[in-house]
Amino acid sequence: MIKGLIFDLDGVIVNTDIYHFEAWKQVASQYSIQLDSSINERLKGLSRRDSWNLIMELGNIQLSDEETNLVLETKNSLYRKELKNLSRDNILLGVEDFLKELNQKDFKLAIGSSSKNARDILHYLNLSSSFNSIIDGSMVKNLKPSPDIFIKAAKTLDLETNQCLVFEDALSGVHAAKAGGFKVIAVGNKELIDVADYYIDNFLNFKIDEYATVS
Ligand code: B16
Ligand code: MG
Repeated sequence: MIKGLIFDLDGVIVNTDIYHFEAWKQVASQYSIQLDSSINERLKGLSRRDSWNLIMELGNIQLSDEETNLVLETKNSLYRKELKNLSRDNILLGVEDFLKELNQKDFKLAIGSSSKNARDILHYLNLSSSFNSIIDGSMVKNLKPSPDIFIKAAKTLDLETNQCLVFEDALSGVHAAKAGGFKVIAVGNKELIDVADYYIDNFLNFKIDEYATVS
Protein backbone atom coordinates (compact mmCIF):
# COMPACT_ATOMS: atom_id res chain seq x y z
CA MET A 1 0.00 0.00 0.00
CA ILE A 2 1.44 3.37 -1.02
CA LYS A 3 1.71 5.79 1.90
CA GLY A 4 4.50 8.09 0.79
CA LEU A 5 5.44 10.02 -2.32
CA ILE A 6 8.97 11.16 -3.07
CA PHE A 7 9.39 13.97 -5.56
CA ASP A 8 12.44 14.97 -7.50
CA LEU A 9 12.55 18.79 -7.56
CA ASP A 10 14.08 20.24 -10.75
CA GLY A 11 11.88 19.21 -13.66
CA VAL A 12 9.14 17.61 -11.55
CA ILE A 13 7.98 20.32 -9.13
CA VAL A 14 9.55 23.35 -10.80
CA ASN A 15 11.03 24.13 -14.21
CA THR A 16 14.47 25.17 -12.94
CA ASP A 17 16.06 22.65 -15.33
CA ILE A 18 16.11 25.38 -18.01
CA TYR A 19 18.11 27.67 -15.71
CA HIS A 20 20.64 24.90 -14.99
CA PHE A 21 21.13 24.41 -18.71
CA GLU A 22 21.50 28.14 -19.46
CA ALA A 23 24.15 28.43 -16.73
CA TRP A 24 26.02 25.37 -18.03
CA LYS A 25 25.92 26.70 -21.59
CA GLN A 26 27.50 29.96 -20.47
CA VAL A 27 30.23 28.23 -18.48
CA ALA A 28 30.96 25.67 -21.21
CA SER A 29 31.24 28.36 -23.88
CA GLN A 30 34.19 29.83 -21.97
CA TYR A 31 36.00 26.63 -22.93
CA SER A 32 34.61 26.63 -26.50
CA ILE A 33 32.26 23.75 -25.70
CA GLN A 34 28.80 24.05 -27.27
CA LEU A 35 25.98 22.21 -25.49
CA ASP A 36 22.82 21.12 -27.31
CA SER A 37 19.54 19.93 -25.86
CA SER A 38 20.43 16.22 -26.16
CA ILE A 39 23.29 16.89 -23.74
CA ASN A 40 20.88 18.64 -21.40
CA GLU A 41 18.92 15.39 -21.10
CA ARG A 42 22.08 13.66 -19.92
CA LEU A 43 22.90 16.41 -17.41
CA LYS A 44 19.50 16.36 -15.73
CA GLY A 45 19.60 14.93 -12.22
CA LEU A 46 23.38 14.67 -12.08
CA SER A 47 25.23 16.51 -9.32
CA ARG A 48 26.96 19.78 -10.18
CA ARG A 49 30.36 18.10 -10.22
CA ASP A 50 29.23 15.08 -12.25
CA SER A 51 27.57 17.44 -14.73
CA TRP A 52 30.81 19.34 -15.24
CA ASN A 53 32.80 16.10 -15.52
CA LEU A 54 30.48 15.00 -18.31
CA ILE A 55 30.82 18.38 -20.07
CA MET A 56 34.63 18.18 -19.82
CA GLU A 57 34.53 14.67 -21.27
CA LEU A 58 32.36 15.84 -24.18
CA GLY A 59 34.63 18.81 -24.81
CA ASN A 60 37.71 16.66 -24.38
CA ILE A 61 39.28 18.97 -21.81
CA GLN A 62 40.77 18.46 -18.38
CA LEU A 63 41.08 21.10 -15.67
CA SER A 64 42.98 21.26 -12.40
CA ASP A 65 40.94 20.75 -9.22
CA GLU A 66 41.32 24.42 -8.47
CA GLU A 67 39.96 25.55 -11.82
CA THR A 68 37.18 22.96 -11.65
CA ASN A 69 36.08 24.37 -8.29
CA LEU A 70 36.06 27.83 -9.79
CA VAL A 71 33.87 26.64 -12.67
CA LEU A 72 31.43 25.02 -10.23
CA GLU A 73 31.21 28.24 -8.20
CA THR A 74 30.65 30.33 -11.34
CA LYS A 75 27.94 27.99 -12.61
CA ASN A 76 26.19 28.06 -9.25
CA SER A 77 26.23 31.83 -8.98
CA LEU A 78 24.86 32.19 -12.54
CA TYR A 79 22.14 29.69 -11.63
CA ARG A 80 21.32 31.36 -8.31
CA LYS A 81 20.98 34.72 -10.05
CA GLU A 82 18.18 33.19 -12.14
CA LEU A 83 16.56 31.65 -9.05
CA LYS A 84 15.95 35.16 -7.69
CA ASN A 85 13.29 35.57 -10.41
CA LEU A 86 11.46 32.35 -9.49
CA SER A 87 7.74 32.75 -8.98
CA ARG A 88 4.72 30.48 -8.74
CA ASP A 89 4.63 30.59 -12.56
CA ASN A 90 7.65 28.28 -12.50
CA ILE A 91 5.76 25.57 -10.61
CA LEU A 92 4.87 22.81 -13.06
CA LEU A 93 1.38 22.02 -14.27
CA GLY A 94 -0.97 20.56 -11.65
CA VAL A 95 1.66 20.39 -8.90
CA GLU A 96 0.09 22.78 -6.39
CA ASP A 97 -3.36 21.17 -6.46
CA PHE A 98 -1.85 17.68 -6.34
CA LEU A 99 0.23 18.54 -3.27
CA LYS A 100 -2.83 20.00 -1.54
CA GLU A 101 -4.82 16.87 -2.29
CA LEU A 102 -2.05 14.61 -0.96
CA ASN A 103 -1.68 16.68 2.21
CA GLN A 104 -5.44 16.46 2.79
CA LYS A 105 -5.38 12.70 2.27
CA ASP A 106 -2.52 12.37 4.81
CA PHE A 107 0.08 10.93 2.45
CA LYS A 108 3.65 11.50 3.62
CA LEU A 109 5.62 13.63 1.17
CA ALA A 110 9.35 14.07 0.61
CA ILE A 111 11.66 15.83 -1.79
CA GLY A 112 14.58 13.76 -3.09
CA SER A 113 16.77 16.16 -5.08
CA SER A 114 20.43 16.20 -6.08
CA SER A 115 20.37 19.97 -5.80
CA LYS A 116 22.15 21.72 -2.96
CA ASN A 117 19.83 24.65 -3.70
CA ALA A 118 16.67 22.59 -3.10
CA ARG A 119 15.73 24.15 0.24
CA ASP A 120 16.13 27.69 -1.07
CA ILE A 121 14.05 26.89 -4.16
CA LEU A 122 11.20 25.44 -2.08
CA HIS A 123 11.40 28.45 0.22
CA TYR A 124 11.22 30.94 -2.69
CA LEU A 125 8.16 29.09 -4.00
CA ASN A 126 6.55 28.91 -0.58
CA LEU A 127 6.28 25.11 -0.88
CA SER A 128 8.52 23.96 2.00
CA SER A 129 5.63 23.25 4.35
CA SER A 130 3.99 20.88 1.85
CA PHE A 131 6.72 18.29 2.52
CA ASN A 132 7.36 16.20 5.62
CA SER A 133 10.98 15.79 4.66
CA ILE A 134 13.47 17.42 2.27
CA ILE A 135 16.52 15.40 1.23
CA ASP A 136 18.94 17.41 -0.88
CA GLY A 137 22.35 16.97 -2.46
CA SER A 138 24.19 18.02 0.68
CA MET A 139 22.72 15.22 2.81
CA VAL A 140 24.08 12.04 1.20
CA LYS A 141 27.48 11.06 -0.09
CA ASN A 142 26.42 9.40 -3.34
CA LEU A 143 24.06 11.34 -5.57
CA LYS A 144 21.85 10.04 -8.41
CA PRO A 145 22.08 7.52 -10.10
CA SER A 146 22.92 6.09 -6.67
CA PRO A 147 19.68 5.33 -4.77
CA ASP A 148 20.88 6.96 -1.52
CA ILE A 149 18.76 10.13 -1.76
CA PHE A 150 15.54 8.16 -2.20
CA ILE A 151 16.44 5.57 0.44
CA LYS A 152 17.13 8.36 2.93
CA ALA A 153 13.87 10.08 1.96
CA ALA A 154 11.87 6.90 2.63
CA LYS A 155 13.66 6.41 5.97
CA THR A 156 12.89 9.94 7.12
CA LEU A 157 9.24 9.33 6.27
CA ASP A 158 9.50 6.17 8.35
CA LEU A 159 8.34 4.07 5.40
CA GLU A 160 9.61 1.03 3.52
CA THR A 161 10.65 1.27 -0.13
CA ASN A 162 7.52 -0.57 -1.29
CA GLN A 163 5.30 1.93 0.52
CA CYS A 164 6.65 4.84 -1.56
CA LEU A 165 6.33 6.05 -5.14
CA VAL A 166 9.04 8.19 -6.75
CA PHE A 167 8.42 10.92 -9.37
CA GLU A 168 11.34 11.71 -11.68
CA ASP A 169 12.08 13.57 -14.91
CA ALA A 170 15.66 12.39 -15.51
CA LEU A 171 17.26 9.12 -16.56
CA SER A 172 19.78 9.30 -13.69
CA GLY A 173 16.86 9.73 -11.28
CA VAL A 174 14.87 6.83 -12.69
CA HIS A 175 17.97 4.64 -12.40
CA ALA A 176 18.43 5.83 -8.81
CA ALA A 177 14.85 4.97 -7.89
CA LYS A 178 14.99 1.55 -9.56
CA ALA A 179 18.34 0.77 -7.90
CA GLY A 180 16.66 1.47 -4.56
CA GLY A 181 13.80 -0.88 -5.40
CA PHE A 182 11.17 1.88 -5.73
CA LYS A 183 8.33 2.04 -8.23
CA VAL A 184 8.96 5.16 -10.31
CA ILE A 185 6.68 7.41 -12.32
CA ALA A 186 8.41 9.41 -15.06
CA VAL A 187 7.05 12.93 -15.47
CA GLY A 188 7.06 14.97 -18.70
CA ASN A 189 9.97 13.20 -20.41
CA LYS A 190 8.74 10.67 -22.97
CA GLU A 191 12.22 9.22 -23.40
CA LEU A 192 11.75 7.60 -19.99
CA ILE A 193 8.60 5.66 -20.90
CA ASP A 194 10.48 2.39 -21.35
CA VAL A 195 12.70 2.66 -18.28
CA ALA A 196 10.20 3.90 -15.69
CA ASP A 197 7.26 1.89 -14.33
CA TYR A 198 4.70 4.51 -15.37
CA TYR A 199 4.64 7.72 -17.35
CA ILE A 200 2.59 10.92 -16.98
CA ASP A 201 2.81 14.20 -18.95
CA ASN A 202 2.08 16.27 -15.83
CA PHE A 203 0.05 16.17 -12.62
CA LEU A 204 -3.20 17.49 -14.08
CA ASN A 205 -5.85 14.80 -13.64
CA PHE A 206 -3.41 12.46 -11.85
CA LYS A 207 -5.44 10.06 -9.73
CA ILE A 208 -3.40 8.89 -6.78
CA ASP A 209 -6.05 6.31 -5.85
CA GLU A 210 -5.23 4.39 -9.05
CA TYR A 211 -1.66 3.89 -7.82
CA ALA A 212 -2.38 3.29 -4.13
CA THR A 213 -1.78 -0.46 -4.34
CA VAL A 214 0.94 -0.71 -7.01
CA SER A 215 3.77 -2.17 -4.92
P1 B16 B 1 22.83 22.14 -7.73
P2 B16 B 1 17.03 17.27 -9.18
C1 B16 B 1 19.38 18.28 -9.95
O1 B16 B 1 18.17 18.42 -9.28
C2 B16 B 1 19.31 18.87 -11.34
O2 B16 B 1 18.42 18.11 -12.15
C3 B16 B 1 20.67 18.86 -11.98
O3 B16 B 1 20.61 19.47 -13.25
C4 B16 B 1 21.66 19.62 -11.08
O4 B16 B 1 22.98 19.58 -11.62
C5 B16 B 1 21.66 18.99 -9.69
O5 B16 B 1 20.34 19.02 -9.17
C6 B16 B 1 22.57 19.72 -8.73
O6 B16 B 1 22.04 20.99 -8.49
O7 B16 B 1 23.90 22.64 -8.64
O8 B16 B 1 21.74 23.17 -7.47
O9 B16 B 1 23.36 21.55 -6.44
O10 B16 B 1 16.52 17.09 -10.57
O11 B16 B 1 17.70 16.05 -8.57
O12 B16 B 1 16.00 17.90 -8.27
MG1 MG C 1 15.00 16.42 -12.03
